[in-house]
Amino acid sequence: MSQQIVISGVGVWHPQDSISNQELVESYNAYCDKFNAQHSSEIESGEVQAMPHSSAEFIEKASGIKQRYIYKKDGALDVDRMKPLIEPRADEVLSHQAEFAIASAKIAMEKANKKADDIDAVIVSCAYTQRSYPAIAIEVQGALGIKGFGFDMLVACSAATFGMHRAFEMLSAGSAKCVLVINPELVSPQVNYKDRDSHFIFGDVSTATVLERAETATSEHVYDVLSTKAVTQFSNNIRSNFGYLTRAEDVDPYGADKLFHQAGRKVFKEVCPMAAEHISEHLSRHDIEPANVKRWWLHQANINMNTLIAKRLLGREASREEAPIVLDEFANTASAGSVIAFGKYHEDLVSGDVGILCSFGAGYSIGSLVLKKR
Ligand code: CO8
Repeated sequence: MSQQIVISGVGVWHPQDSISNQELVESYNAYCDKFNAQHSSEIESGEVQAMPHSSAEFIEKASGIKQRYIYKKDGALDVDRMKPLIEPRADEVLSHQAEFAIASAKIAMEKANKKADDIDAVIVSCAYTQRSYPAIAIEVQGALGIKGFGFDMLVACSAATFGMHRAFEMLSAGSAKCVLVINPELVSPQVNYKDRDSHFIFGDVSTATVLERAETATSEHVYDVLSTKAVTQFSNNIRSNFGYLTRAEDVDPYGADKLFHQAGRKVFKEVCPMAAEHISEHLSRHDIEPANVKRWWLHQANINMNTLIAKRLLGREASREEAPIVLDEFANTASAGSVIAFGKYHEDLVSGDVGILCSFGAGYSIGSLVLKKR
C-alpha cells in the first residue's frame, strides 16, 4: 500500500468588506488629530508625545500592501471606536470563527472531491481562536457532519504549515485517512488600529486544505508532499499578551501590549536569513536546486522580505510567476498567506513540477512542505 501523502484540495475564502490604504490612513490620521487636540497641553509640556500621521505611500512602499479584507468593516474606521464591531452570538448559534472556517473548508472539500463521510479528522490551526473550548475544530466538525476527531492548534504565522505537518504525520501513522486543515485567520479584532506601526499590516481570510493518501485522491490537481520541515526559535519581537491570566492580573485586558505588536525591522533582519537557510536545507534534502523549483508559495508578510529571500536562494530576483504575491490584495493574513498563494497559483503546474510552500514569522516559527505535482 502506498504511503504517499498528498494535498488534494485547497480553499480560499475572504469576507466581502475591504479597506484600502487610503481609507485606513484617513481614519487613523483623523484619530491622531483628535488625540493631539485633546492632549495639546500635555504635548506642549512634553508629558505626552504627539501622534504622527500615517501615510498610504509609506504603507505600500514598506510592505507592498494595497488593501485588506475585513470581516466587519463597521467600527474599524470609526475614530471613536477604532476596532471592528462584531455582534455577540448565543452559544447555540454557529460561532463567527467556525462560520469563517466552514466557508473555506467547503471550497477545499469540493476541490478535493470529498464529502463529510470521507474525512475523519479536522485541524483548525491559526493565530487566534475566539475561545478556549470547546475547540473551534470540533464545532466545525459537528456542523459539517464529519465523524472522527478534531482539535485546535495555535502557531501564529506558521499555524497553517504546522497544521499540515500534523496531518501529514497522522496520515503516515495511519491514525487518520483524510484530514481537513483549516486556517480561519479572523485577526482584525487583534489589530491595534491606533498604532501607526502596525495598523496597516493585517487582513482577514480563511484557507483550508485536504490531505490524504495518494491512493484515495481523485481530484484534478494533486500534489505529493515529499517532506515537511519545521523550526522554532523563541523571540519577543512579535508578541500579543492577550490571554486568560489578565483577569487575575488586574491589568487592562485590552491594553496595547495585549494586541499584536512587533519590532518590525528586527523581525525583517532576523527572519529573512533564517527562512532562506531553512528552505535551502529543505530542498537539499531532496537534491533539488532552487533553480529547479517551479513555484515558491511563500509567507505573505512583506513583499520586500519575499524578494530578498528568493534572491538569496536563486541569486536573482524571482518573477511574479515563480513567487506569486497576494499580500497586495490580502495584506498579511497570519498563517494563511502561503496557502492563499498556493490556492490561487497551483493549477497551471504540470506533472513532475516541484514547488515549496513556506511560512515564517512569530515565534519565531518556520514551516515548509516540498510539493510535487502528480
Ligand atoms: N506611516 C508613515 N510612516 C511610518 C509608518 C506609517 N504607518 N510606520 C512607521 N513609519 C515611519 C517610522 O516612524 C520610521 O521613521 P524614522 O525613519 O523617522 O524613524 C520610518 O517610517 C521607517 O520605519 P520602519 O523602520 O519601522 O519601517 P520598515 O521599512 O521596517 O517597515 C514593516 C515596517 C512594514 C513593519 C517592516 O519592518 C516589516 O514588514 N517587517 C517584517 C514584519 C513581519 O514580517 N512581521 C511578522 C508579522 S507576524 C505574522 O505574520 C503573524 C502574527 C500573528 C497574527 C497577528 C494578527 C493580528
